[in-house]
Amino acid sequence: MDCSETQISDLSPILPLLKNKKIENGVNVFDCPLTSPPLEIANQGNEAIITWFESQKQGSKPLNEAKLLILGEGGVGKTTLAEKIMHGFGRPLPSDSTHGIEIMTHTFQCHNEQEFKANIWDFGGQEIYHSTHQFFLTKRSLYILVDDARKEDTRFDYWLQIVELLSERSPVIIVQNCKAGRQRDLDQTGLKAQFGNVKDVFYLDLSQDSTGFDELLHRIHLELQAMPHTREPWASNWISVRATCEQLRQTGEKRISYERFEAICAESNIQPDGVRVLGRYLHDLGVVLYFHDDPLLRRTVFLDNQWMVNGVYEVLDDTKIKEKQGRFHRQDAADIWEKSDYRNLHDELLQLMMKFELCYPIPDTVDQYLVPHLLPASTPKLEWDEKNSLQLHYRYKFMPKGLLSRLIVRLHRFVKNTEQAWRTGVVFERVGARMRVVETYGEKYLRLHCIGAQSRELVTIVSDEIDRLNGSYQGLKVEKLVPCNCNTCQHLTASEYSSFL
Ligand SMILES: Nc1nc2c(ncn2[C@@H]2O[C@H](COP(=O)(O)OP(=O)(O)OP(=O)(O)O)[C@@H](O)[C@H]2O)c(=O)[nH]1
Ligand SMILES: [Mg+2]
Repeated sequence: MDCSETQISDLSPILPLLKNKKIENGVNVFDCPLTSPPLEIANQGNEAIITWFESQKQGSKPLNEAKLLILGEGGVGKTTLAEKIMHGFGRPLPSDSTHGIEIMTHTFQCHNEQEFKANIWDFGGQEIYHSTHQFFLTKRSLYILVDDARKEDTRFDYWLQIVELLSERSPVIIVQNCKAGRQRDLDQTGLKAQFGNVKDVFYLDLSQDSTGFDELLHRIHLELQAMPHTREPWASNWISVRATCEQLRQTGEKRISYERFEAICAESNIQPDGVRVLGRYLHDLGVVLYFHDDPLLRRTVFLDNQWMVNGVYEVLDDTKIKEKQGRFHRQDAADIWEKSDYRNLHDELLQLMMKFELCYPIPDTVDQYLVPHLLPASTPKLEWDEKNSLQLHYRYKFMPKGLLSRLIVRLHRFVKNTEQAWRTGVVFERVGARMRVVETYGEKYLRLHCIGAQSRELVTIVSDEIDRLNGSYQGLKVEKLVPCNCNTCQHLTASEYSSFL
């Protein structure tokens, strides 16, 4: 049933049809202001919708909880802001750059005297984290983009664009941190016209301006409460499972087995079909990590997101693995995790890295892995017959970071030689065809050049995968260009040709 792009917020009228299996292929609720059930439940399918309505019979109330994500370049003042939200203005300025992600909970009184919980995610701003952070840019969260008002650069635009693509119109507040009183004016009207989700721009010196900070905090509280999903009804037994998971996390339990999660749910009278629906819902809300579709990871519910995600970053940040240009043995990763409290979790962490498309097992090796993101920057020498290659170019209006790395992970079965993979390019090989894919981030292009008798097949395989990858960013604007094969164009080199486009 297609309900997409309608004003439907409640699916209860079609519940009898769902129960009688009169609607077979699920309900498309894309772009609906759905609250009964929440969007994440409806997207799980008909059974989950029925389960959710059943659970509501026990009584329900709003959860009053939301995620607050703080993003921006390294050193702009994200942790400064997070700490002030948590502990008030008098807090001394932080001195350490954030490694990975820091998650903390800020509690305040809502307008109706109830308690509201904001889970703050403070993202490390260094370049290495940019592509990974994308996995945590969840929908239905409040975003704060912090910028250093002293710096004239265009990188800030990157954050706006990526949030626009991944957050599905979540509200955004921009904070221009005027360190030492300096200020660069943003074109607010232009910004709001271009990015409809920008709610407000604040200019303040986070180290000194306590009045400005109070105004900002007030606005943050208002925007958090204004998000419709925070008022979605939660069944009271789902709330108690949520609370038990939180208590366990606070007492230092980082993860529990799926069986234990089932037992916790059973104590609250949640039927077995409800357990999986709730597990997936808690994952989609960013409360726990639970990968229902992964045979290894689905055995565990990870209660401490920060701990788990930072386990992944331990490997990405490791000097030895960086020196080895992203190539590592399972034992190298095990040594890192053994040192830092991730004992007995090596398989899961490695699986998580693969799930995030950060690394892949190198075929025909024993336990060797590669993180494409850490590959050498320099292009290897390649013999290539430019003029007789079959070409396909992708031109992006905005290019998310890490596209090529993710493509390499997805198509690693065609990387016959890791010497022919570098930070901005790769050679894929398949019977009778070789393809060079080059990402030019500055020009926003992915260029495919394929040679050999079976080129068409390889181009089809790779372009299908690129299309799927592009499709994971809703609303990404990209053109596919098939270079002209007229006499003039055929005799141009790739760079000559590109200058014509
Ligand atoms: N003078 C001054 N210094 C500030 C201000 N805000 C932050 N700083 C300093 O700038 C440095 C970086 O601030 P952080 O809050 O750690 O920046 P961040 O964005 O969290 O940085 P990463 O975690 O590396 O991405 C720290 O040494 C802070 O003390 C400010 O408003 N004025
Ligand atoms: Mg920080």
